[in-house]
Amino acid sequence: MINFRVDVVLPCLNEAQALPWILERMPVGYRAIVVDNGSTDGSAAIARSLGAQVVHENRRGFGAAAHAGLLAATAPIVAFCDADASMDPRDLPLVVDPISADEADLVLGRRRPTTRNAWPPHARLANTYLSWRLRRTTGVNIHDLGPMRAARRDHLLALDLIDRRSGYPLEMFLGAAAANWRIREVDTPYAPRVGRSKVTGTVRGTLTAIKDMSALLSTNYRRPAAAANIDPSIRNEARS
Ligand SMILES: Nc1nc2c(ncn2[C@@H]2O[C@H](COP(=O)(O)OP(=O)(O)OP(=O)(O)O)[C@@H](O)[C@H]2O)c(=O)[nH]1
Ligand SMILES: [Mg+2]
Repeated sequence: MINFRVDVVLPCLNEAQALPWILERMPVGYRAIVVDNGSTDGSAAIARSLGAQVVHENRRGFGAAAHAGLLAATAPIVAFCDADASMDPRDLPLVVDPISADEADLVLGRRRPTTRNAWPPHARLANTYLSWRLRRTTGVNIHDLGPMRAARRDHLLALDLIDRRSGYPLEMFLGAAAANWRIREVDTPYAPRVGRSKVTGTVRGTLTAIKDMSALLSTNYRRPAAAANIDPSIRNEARS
């Protein structure tokens, strides 16, 4: 049995067109976990035939899919990546390596568009505003709440995330910031997605994302369970 160093969670809702390109680009030692969220285009069968681990999550929502992937993961490090070919799995080491080197506890990929149409203006604007708000409220110097990211599996589980929709990536960031994790941002290329846009590419999707995220930001964010506070001595013991 191969011991994978990194499990890559790929939330997937009808991404049959993008999956072959993505799955052939997994770096060595990285295992793809495709979380099929009720696709009707054969995504699950394609992913399975290309050697990915497939997990089914019936409950709709980006967070439901992402979290099911986290629960299915077994590798010490878990990375997240969209399954729409907007991000290249060959770039995953950019977010994973600082975790492996114990230089950071959460690494976020800051999306750097490769072409002018990679990122719709309304989504970019919403993201710039959100990042500004997050810098002000948490003091963490981030500029994008990007979907490509990595952390240790045990740390992510300790955050005890509850959002199952578009707020999941934000809740992860807020939990990590509240628990004083070392959060690092790295640049990652962002290309136009393959297939039909679902969230930020559509006005409806963007409005849902804004609603989910505003709800998280307006409630006094609860501090995560004590276990999510990383004590360096515990962390080092766990690694030896
Ligand atoms: N929107 C949405 N995406 C899901 C769901 N379940 C899984 N996904 C996947 O989550 C990832 C992110 O969704 P995207 O549709 O790419 O969202 P986005 O990047 O904000 O916007 P677009 O790429 O423009 O659609 C994709 O790989 C989707 O296939 C779900 O219930 N809703
Ligand atoms: Mg996308």
